[in-house]
Amino acid sequence: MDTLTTPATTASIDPSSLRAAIVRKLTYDLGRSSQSASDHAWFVATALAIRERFVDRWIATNRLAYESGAKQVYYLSLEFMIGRLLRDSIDNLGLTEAVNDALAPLGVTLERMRQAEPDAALGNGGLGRLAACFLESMASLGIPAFGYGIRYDHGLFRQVIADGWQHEYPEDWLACGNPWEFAKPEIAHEIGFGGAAVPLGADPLGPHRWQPAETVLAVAYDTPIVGWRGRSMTTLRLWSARAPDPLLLEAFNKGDHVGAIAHRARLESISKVLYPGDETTAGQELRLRQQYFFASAALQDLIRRHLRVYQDLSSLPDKVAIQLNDTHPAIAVAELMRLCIDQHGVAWDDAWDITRRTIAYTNHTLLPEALESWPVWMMEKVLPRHMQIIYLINARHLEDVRTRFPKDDRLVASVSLIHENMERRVRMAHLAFIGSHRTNGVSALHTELLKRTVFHDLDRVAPGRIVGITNGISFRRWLFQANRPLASLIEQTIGPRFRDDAEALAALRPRADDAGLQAAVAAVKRRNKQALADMLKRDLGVRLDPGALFDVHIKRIHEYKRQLLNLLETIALYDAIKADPGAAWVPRVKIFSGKAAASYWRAKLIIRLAHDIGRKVAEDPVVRDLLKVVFIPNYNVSIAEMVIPAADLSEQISTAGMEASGTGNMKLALNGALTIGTRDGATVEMAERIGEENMFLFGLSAEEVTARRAQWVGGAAEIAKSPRLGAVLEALAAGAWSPDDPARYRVLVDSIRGEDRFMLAADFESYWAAQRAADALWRDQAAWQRAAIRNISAMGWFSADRSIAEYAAKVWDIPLPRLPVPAAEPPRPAVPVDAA
Ligand code: 26Q
Repeated sequence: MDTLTTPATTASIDPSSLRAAIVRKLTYDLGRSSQSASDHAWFVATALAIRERFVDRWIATNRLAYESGAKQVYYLSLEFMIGRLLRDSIDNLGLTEAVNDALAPLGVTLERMRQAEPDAALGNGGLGRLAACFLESMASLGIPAFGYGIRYDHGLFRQVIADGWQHEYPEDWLACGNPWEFAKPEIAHEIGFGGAAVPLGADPLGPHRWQPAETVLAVAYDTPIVGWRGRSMTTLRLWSARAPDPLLLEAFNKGDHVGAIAHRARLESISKVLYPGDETTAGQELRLRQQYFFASAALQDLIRRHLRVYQDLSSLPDKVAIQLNDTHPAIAVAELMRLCIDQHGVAWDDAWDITRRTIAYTNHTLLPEALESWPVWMMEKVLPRHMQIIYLINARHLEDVRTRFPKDDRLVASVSLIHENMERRVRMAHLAFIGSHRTNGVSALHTELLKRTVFHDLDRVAPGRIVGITNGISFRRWLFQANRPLASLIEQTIGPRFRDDAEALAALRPRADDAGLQAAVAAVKRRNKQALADMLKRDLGVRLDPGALFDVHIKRIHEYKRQLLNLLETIALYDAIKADPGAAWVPRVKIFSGKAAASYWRAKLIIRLAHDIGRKVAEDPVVRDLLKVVFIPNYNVSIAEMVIPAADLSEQISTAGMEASGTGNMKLALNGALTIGTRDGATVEMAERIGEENMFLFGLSAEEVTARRAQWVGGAAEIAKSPRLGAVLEALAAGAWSPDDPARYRVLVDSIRGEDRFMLAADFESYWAAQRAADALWRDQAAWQRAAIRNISAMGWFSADRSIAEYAAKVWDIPLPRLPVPAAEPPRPAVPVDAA
C-alpha cells in the first residue's frame, strides 16, 4: 500500500462490523462476556479492534520508508508524556462516529471507556509532552520517524495531597496490560557497563576492545502512532531492560535463592522508574545507566536497520537524522563513535564526520542547575571506553580551538568538554553541541539567550550551528479532541480548512467583532467550565461558579515558574476584598495544578501554601463567593485536557529569561484563554502574533532581570515601595496563613526579603496591575470575547506541524512529503453550538 495515495476517508467503516470486532476481542482475547465486562475491559477490546484498523498501514508505512530510501528521523528522548491514546487514534483515523455507533447498542459509551485508559506519564513535563506532540506531527506530515525511549514500569509518580502536603506514590500504568504496544522480544540489543577497554593496535584513535563487567539486554516494545487522517504513522519504540540470565542457577542451587534473583533485579532496575527530576540538581549512577542504556539500544537498532539496506555507515548522515531531546541522550555522541570505530571498522576522522552530520541537539534549559554533567570518575567506572573517546574528542577539539584562537586560555577552558573545578566533570551540553551539526533553542528568546550565555563561546568556535525553532503543540489533541465544541464552532464559522492547515485559523480574526460569534465562544467556554466544575464537585467536593473568572496556573511547581507570586497576589486580593467587600469585585476561581519534584521541599511548601490559602478563603463568608483557590491533585495530560478548555485566564508568569519556551501557554491561548504573563519564552512570540493589547503582559524583561541581578538589589527595596506586598509578607511571616505552625512560611518570606532570586518583589506591583486590568476587561464581556477570538485566530503558527516542518528544513534536510489533500467536504448546515 502506498501511503501517499491512501484515501483520507472513513466511508468504508461500518459500525456493525466494528461492533462485532470489539465483541470478538472482548470474548476471545480477554475472556470476558459483554454482560459483565468492566469499562477497562471494553477499553482494551476497543483498543485492540481499532489497532487492527491501522496495523497494515503501520507496516506499510515502515516498508515504504525502507524501500523508498527516505531519510528517517530518530527522536531520542528519555521522556515521552503520551497521555491516553484511544481518542487520539480514533479521531485521527476519522472513526469517532463509527465507534460511537458501534458501542451504542452495547450499553457502553466511548467517554466512559476513554476514562478507563491509564494515563501514560513517561515524562516529567514540557519536554516529554513536546516529544509526544512531535511524534504525532511527524506521523501527520508523513515524515518517517521513530521515537526511542525507555519503557519505564513506573512513570511519573502519582501525587496525593494529605493535609496540604504532597506525597508521592508509584504509578502502575502497565498493571492491566497495554493494548497499544507490540512486544518484540526478538529485537534485543546487548548493553554493556563497566569493565575495561584495551587498544587493539598502536593507534590511540584506532579500535579498542571493551570488555564490560556486566551486560543487560534492551528489549523493544513498539507503539504505533497514528497521524492526522490516518495518512501516515510513526513508531514509539521503548526499551525495557532484561537480564540475559533470568536466574543465576548455580547460586540458586547452592541455596542462595535471593542472591540468585537479586542480580536480575539489579540489572532490570534500569527501566523500573522514571527519574523524577525536573530542572533540579541530581545525578545518580542509575540515571547515567538509563541514559546509556537507551542511547546505545537506539543506535544499535538504527545502525542494524541502515546496514540491512546500505553497505556501510558512510551514507548514515544522508539516510538518518538523530535528534537529541536535551542532553539526556548526549552520550549517543560517544556511543556512535564507539560503534563506528570498534564495531564497524570506521577510521576516527570518518566516524567523527558521520557522527556530527547525523546528530542534532535541542536544548531546553538555561538554568545552570539543570545543565547535566557527570563526574569523570563515574563515567570511567560505568563507561570506560566512552570516557576515553570523550578525552580524544576533547583533545582534538581543543587543539583546533588553540590553532584558530591562539593564546586564548580562557576560551579553551570555557569550551572544553571537561569542567576542571573541585571535581572534574564531563559537560554533556558541550558534548552534544560539539558532536552535532545543529543545536537549537526552543523559542526565539531562548535561542538568543543561549548564544549570549551557555553557548556564547561555543558559538564563536562554531558559528552558525545554533538555530532557533520555536516549540509547537498538537492541534489535534489540544483543540479538536480536548475542545470539540470549540472546534465545531470554528468549523461552522470559517469552514474545515483549519483542521488540515492550522494557519487557516487566521480567518477568524476579522470575525472577532461579530457579537454572535462572541456570544457563541462565550457559550462554549461556559459549557467547558461547567464540565470542569462538575468534575471537581465529584472528585474534590468543591463547588465552583462557572460564571466566575477561571484563572488557571497549571505546570510543574518550580520557583522560577512563580506559583508563589500568584499566591501572594491571591492574599493581597483577599485583603483588598476584606477591606472593601462592597466594591464591584470580579468573582475569581484560582485553579492550580502541578507536581513538585520529590526532593524539592520549597516547591512542596508552595503547594502547602496554596492549600492553606484555599482553606482560609473558603471559610471566610465575606470572601468565599468572590474568591476561591482550588488545587487539583495529580496533574497529568488528562487533567490538562479538562482544565485548558475551561480556562479564562492563563498564568505564564515565569521570571523573564528562565522559561525556555512553555507550551501550556500555547494550549491555553488556542482554547481562548487570555494570557497574563511575562515576556518570556514563546509567550514573546505569541504576543507578536496576538497583539499585546489582547494580553496582560507585565514585569521585568529578561534584559532587565539580568541588569537587576548584576546590581544585587534584592527584594527589600521593592517591598518598601509596595505597602500591599509588605502587608502580605508580614502576615505570612507572622503565621496568619498557618496558625497551626506560624513559622511555616518564614523561609519563603525571607528569601523574597533577601536575594529574591526570582524577582517576586520586583514584579509584584506590575503583576497586581495586570490582574486588575484583567478584572476590568472581564467586566466588558464583549471586549473579553473579542480578545479571546483574536487569541485563537493568531495561534496557527504554534502548531507542532510548523515546528516539525522547520526541523525538517533547518536541521534534518528532509523534504516534506506531499500528502493527499482531503477531498472537499460538502458545506455543513449551521448547527447550534449545543448540538455540536
Ligand atoms: C537533569 C539532570 C538530572 C536529572 C534530571 C534532569 C532533568 C529532567 C527533566 C532536567 C530537565 C527536565 C525537563 C525539562 C523540561 O521539561 N523543560 C521544558 O521543556 C519544554 C519543551 O521545550 C519547554 O517548553 C519548557 O520551557 C521547559 O521548561
